[in-house]
Amino acid sequence: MPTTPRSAAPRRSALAALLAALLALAGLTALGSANPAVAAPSGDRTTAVNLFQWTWNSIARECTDTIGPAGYGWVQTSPPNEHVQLAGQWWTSYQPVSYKIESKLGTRAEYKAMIDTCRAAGVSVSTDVVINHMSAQTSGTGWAGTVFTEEHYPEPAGGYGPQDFHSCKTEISNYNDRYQVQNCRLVGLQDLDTGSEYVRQEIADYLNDLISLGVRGFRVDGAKHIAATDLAAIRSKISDQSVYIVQEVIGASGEPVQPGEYTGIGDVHEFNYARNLKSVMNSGALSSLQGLSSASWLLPSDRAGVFVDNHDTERNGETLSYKDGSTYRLANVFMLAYPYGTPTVYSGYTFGNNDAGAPQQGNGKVDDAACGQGTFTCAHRWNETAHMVGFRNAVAGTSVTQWWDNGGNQIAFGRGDRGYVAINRSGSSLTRTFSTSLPAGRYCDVISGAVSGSGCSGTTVDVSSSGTATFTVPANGSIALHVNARSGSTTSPTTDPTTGTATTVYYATTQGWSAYRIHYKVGNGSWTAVPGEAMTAACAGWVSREVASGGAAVTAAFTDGNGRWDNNGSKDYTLSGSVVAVSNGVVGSTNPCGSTPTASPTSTPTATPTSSAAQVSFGVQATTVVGQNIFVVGDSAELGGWDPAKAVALSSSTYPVWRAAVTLPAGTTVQYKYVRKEANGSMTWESGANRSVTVPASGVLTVSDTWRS
Ligand SMILES: [Ca+2]
Repeated sequence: MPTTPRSAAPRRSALAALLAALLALAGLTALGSANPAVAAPSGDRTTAVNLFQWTWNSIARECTDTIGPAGYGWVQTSPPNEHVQLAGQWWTSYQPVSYKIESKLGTRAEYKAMIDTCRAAGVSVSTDVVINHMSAQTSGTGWAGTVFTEEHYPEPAGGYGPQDFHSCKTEISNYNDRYQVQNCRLVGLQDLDTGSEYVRQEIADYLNDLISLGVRGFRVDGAKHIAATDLAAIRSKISDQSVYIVQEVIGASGEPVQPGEYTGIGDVHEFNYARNLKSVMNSGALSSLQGLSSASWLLPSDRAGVFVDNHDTERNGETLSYKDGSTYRLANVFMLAYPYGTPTVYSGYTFGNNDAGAPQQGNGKVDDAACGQGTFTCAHRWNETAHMVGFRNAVAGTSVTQWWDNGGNQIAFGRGDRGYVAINRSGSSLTRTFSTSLPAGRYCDVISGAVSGSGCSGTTVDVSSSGTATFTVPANGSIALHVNARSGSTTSPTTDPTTGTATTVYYATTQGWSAYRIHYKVGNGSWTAVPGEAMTAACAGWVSREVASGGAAVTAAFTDGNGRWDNNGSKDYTLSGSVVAVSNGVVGSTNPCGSTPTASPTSTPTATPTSSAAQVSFGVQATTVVGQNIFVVGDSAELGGWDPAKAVALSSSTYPVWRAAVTLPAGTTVQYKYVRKEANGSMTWESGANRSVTVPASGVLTVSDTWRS
């Protein structure tokens, strides 16, 4: 948003207060409790980077070179659609002229190519979408040549006339008036009538166009200025309901429009978090951050999008910014180390004038970003961000443990047995013996360096068998340790020697595609290049491909190589074991092309010829968080013989019911239980006695269980 006005201390008349309260009530009841499913960022890489005003070609390069390898899961781009042309200000991006994907940051083809490149690097693309309004200009020619006048934006994309705008044409002057905030003009921007079915569909068409290019998430600009009921209606028209959504709702106490109204639609940016970080880092005590994840004045963690700063707040002083030096870096370390919200690292360009655009050509086309030249900050490349993304990925699913502080600005805490961080926001260094829950070993501090060959390029820290570690935290510095950055770990194999070295993936040809490909990554490795590797005919109705998994889990999606994808409802498939068979969203572990039992030395010739088999479809209702997966394990070989490492992965395509069909010997009775695996590989058995099921003589028996916690 261009210079989004924020309300000062509420100062309103009794009448205005009454009106606001009435309107608040009217608005709040509309959403009710019918919250649609909210998609969290999928997979174990949940951190986003906002590459503000980076060109599409620059982002593509960055995905391959740094963002993907660092472990970022998402990149948020600036708005990609046609905008006004003025004097090169950054905020022209926030003044739409049409929904053509052509802008000063690149073309539609470049946007699409960037998405493909980023995806191949394991990075999903989220788009900053401006849908509350069109431009503030009364006439002009847009970036892509669209000629417009006030409230007249011609077809084909974003075809709007006066009837498509709210009747209020005046400026928002009172943030305590819900009607004004959502219907009148924000800094002159012509406010779309988002209550109109036509407008909602136009906006949805734009979002769906982006999805067709491969976009997986939206950051909704100015969401506060769109009634939550309108935004929910637009969301319901999105072609892929699994996309990730985070909304800009700038909360201010006492105002009628509050962030909580929008949490049923998607995540909401938690401005109070960023404001608090600034306050604490500048003039408070870092010790006050203990317990932040359950603070009553913050949104629930699983609904909060958090950031240290964004493009508005780095300019208006509401938060810290790159201009705050080490304080800003420490704030990023804390955000990425601490388990609250879904973080977005911000990376823009240096500026003196708040309106100044990114470095650009005379015609306004923005230059490709370059690092190390004093123009773009490239803050996402710092160890405090890039290496801390690796930290966050390594500790996913763990809670804060071993919190320590000195009552002031020196704090340290662990993330279970996965990581440990110490932050020293003071002018003198801190040396002490810390108590960690880390496994004993030699760790590389990822703030001063990284794992390098058989050692560390920065500080080395030894953790004793009792978990203690003595080290020095620099003044206004930090130390961060995690299990994926142990000294010499670059040479240690991470494969599990007890499992096979390859996974044969079968895929049912029920899609009717002319060709089948598997796009995958092994463990935390890199994705194959889009569209992935060809699968070949295996037997009637099936294609297959052997993946060199080294025993690690394979994350995969399937495609015809021509734009059609089966990515398990955007969650991708998690495949493990020596054989997996994917059919209509269900992952099994039986070779569908005849198991050709390798001349087993069965000394039981009394068995019926070709002992018949039937299937049991195991299903369990289990609530999980991002990174967790549910498996079934039992006493038969097909169910892993009680070895959790050989458990059968269940698909979450019908979440909260996890399900997979397993072929078992007909008529036998098997015992089984469900286990939950965390992103870090640790697992939890459900409680209670073993479950039991008798396999039918033929066909499929469907069982529906509920996780016993
Ligand atoms: Ca509006």
